[in-house]
Amino acid sequence: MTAMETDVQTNGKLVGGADTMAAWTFDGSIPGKPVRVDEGDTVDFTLVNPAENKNSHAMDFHAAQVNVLDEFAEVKPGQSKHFTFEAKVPGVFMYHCGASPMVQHIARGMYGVIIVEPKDKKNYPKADREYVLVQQQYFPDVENYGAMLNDPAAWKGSLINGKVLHYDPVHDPKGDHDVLEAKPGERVRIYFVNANINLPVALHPIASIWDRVYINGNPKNTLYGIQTYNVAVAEAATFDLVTPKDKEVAGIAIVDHSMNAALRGAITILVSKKDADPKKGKGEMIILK
Ligand SMILES: [Cu+2]
Repeated sequence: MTAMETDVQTNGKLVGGADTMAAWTFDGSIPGKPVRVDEGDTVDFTLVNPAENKNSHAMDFHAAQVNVLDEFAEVKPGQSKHFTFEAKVPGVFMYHCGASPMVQHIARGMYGVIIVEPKDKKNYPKADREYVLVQQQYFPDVENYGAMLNDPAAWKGSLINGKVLHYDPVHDPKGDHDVLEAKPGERVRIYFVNANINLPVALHPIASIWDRVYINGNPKNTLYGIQTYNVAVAEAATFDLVTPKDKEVAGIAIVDHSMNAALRGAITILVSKKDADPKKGKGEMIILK
């Protein structure tokens, strides 16, 4: 991956910010590209920090057990860092830049998800569709990282995969929204990462119930029939819901039921219909643009 210091579109204007954020990213997108491996695989990773960048960056994979002073060390502009690790523990994990001040590198967009597919499929039925959702607190003043920590008023919005109300045409009718889709009776799997700086996320599917929640994405930690599950900061979890078999549903709203976050943009609409786009929720389209 390449650390990029570049503007990214956020829809921040909806909540009193600019339309773009002076972001720092992995490979130019928020979140960075999902990394998908099987349990036991060796991840071979290189972080490139181009000479034109002004800041050091670093990579911290939560799925790795390594030396923070070596593999996760800061990489100066013009340098790169290569390391490998074995993905021993299955589940869904955050990755993020760990360069100092870390609060600012995460708040500016340097994070993503690594999915370590479990070997043991007991308690882990095959999903018909899969989506990645990463939530982040949006701070229009990206320079003032002290305020990110200490001033609640600095927090203006909640980004889902890098945008306010990214997949919600109900609350933001003017936006260009690509809603999540599934067919009636399908098992939809959500890989969810809480990339907030300070706040947990109370993830709830309005008009549905989580069929299963896999704590940390590991099927050894399966909960059944859950209305809301709290995801700590820097935690990730996998959520399954099954759409009703006998009817179409115009919108299951996957929300952070902490209303201050929902109304700042943490609402995602899943539509269940017979003619759902067959490509959505598969392959590259586990993250919708
Ligand atoms: Cu960074």
